[in-house]
Amino acid sequence: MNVTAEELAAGRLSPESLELAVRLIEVNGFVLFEEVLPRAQTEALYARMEGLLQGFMEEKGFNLRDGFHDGTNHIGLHLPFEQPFCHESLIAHPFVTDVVDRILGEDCLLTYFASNTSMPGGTKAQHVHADMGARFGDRCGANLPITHLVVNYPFVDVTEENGPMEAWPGGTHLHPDRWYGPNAHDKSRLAEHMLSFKATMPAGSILIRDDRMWHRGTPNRSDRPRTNMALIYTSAANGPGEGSIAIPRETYDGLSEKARRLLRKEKIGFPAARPD
Ligand SMILES: O=C(O)CCC(=O)C(=O)O
Repeated sequence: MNVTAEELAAGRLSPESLELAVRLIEVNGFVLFEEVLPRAQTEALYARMEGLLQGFMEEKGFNLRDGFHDGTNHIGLHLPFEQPFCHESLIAHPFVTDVVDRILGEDCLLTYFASNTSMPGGTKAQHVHADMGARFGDRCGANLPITHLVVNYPFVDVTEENGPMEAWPGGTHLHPDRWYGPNAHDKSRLAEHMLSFKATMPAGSILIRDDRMWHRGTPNRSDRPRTNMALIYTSAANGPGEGSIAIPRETYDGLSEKARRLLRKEKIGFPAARPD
């Protein structure tokens, strides 16, 4: 979706754009706002992320040539709740919060603070999957309301070459509940015969997606990590009793009212966790 220069300057979507974004997620499973964050910010995020990824690879004994995680060379890394990651423009960007509030309710929560990286050298794509499991498995043939929205901010330009996420929009998020359970049809087999797109986009774009929309990570054929931030917003009724994001008290107290409200169930008063 095109964001206008006026919306970028105001830092807020117009009522018409907000309506369109909400409808696109409802009907198509996702919306993409291109190139919203400034380059200087994504470059600083990328530099910090490269350091974290290097440390993680060393700790795990992973190397790119031998490959890891089933040859996908994909890393899902929880992030420490500290700068530059816990910046207001990432955790409570008004483009995002206006959309998530409309879809999940104004009392929704931010419950996941992590990143997804396709490291160079991968030889295989991930299995096609939804991020959500079934709530009632084979016993439920109805489509249930949305409970989680994933928000991705790429820290680098995502191209055909460097391992874009591939997605199957247009209805895969609207299947009956049992389609997300262990006995569901094999998504990878079906997906071969379905239309998909590679989510290429400039650094600093914002991708908001229903977590049920089918997708997968693809191999990175460049020589640099394709990395992004992955946040999950959850409706209050479906949030955890006690969250898992460790947030130092002074960091929490320095956040905006909106960000504090989003994070109110998390582990406030704990030192920022090591990336894992
Ligand atoms: O490549 C991506 O960003 C998507 C990764 C993904 O879907 C996963 O790790 O579950």
